[in-house]
Amino acid sequence: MQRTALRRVATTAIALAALGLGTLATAGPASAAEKNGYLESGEFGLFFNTGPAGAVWDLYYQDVDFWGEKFPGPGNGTDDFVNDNTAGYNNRDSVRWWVYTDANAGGYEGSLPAGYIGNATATFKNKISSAYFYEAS
Ligand SMILES: [Ca+2]
Ligand SMILES: [Ca+2]
Repeated sequence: MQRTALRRVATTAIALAALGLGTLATAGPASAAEKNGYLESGEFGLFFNTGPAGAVWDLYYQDVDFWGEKFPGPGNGTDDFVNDNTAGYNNRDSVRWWVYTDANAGGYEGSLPAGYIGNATATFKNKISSAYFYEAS
């Protein structure tokens, strides 16, 4: 999607700005990598436990179907399935994210603004199956 390309350009610009300030020298990975178990700036995180706590499913792009995927870890829930198995959010992206209780933006729709940290409500707890950085339904 066009918006995806724009987001990538913006992220690169920020990374270059950080490089100029020398802040990447101790920052670990040079750029965010989704689904690596570490919630980095620019990613949306779905957590195994409320809090949020435990293992995180860290997304940078939309994922239209969580089925068959597992938490990479570390943390409580490592190697457990992600689908219908997340209980908390931390949106470290600069844009709102949308979550759905079925794959392909089906079922109930919820959204979390940039910077949101909190627990899933009963409608969504252990029921989310897809997530997007745009409203998909
Ligand atoms: Ca990551
Ligand atoms: Ca998937």
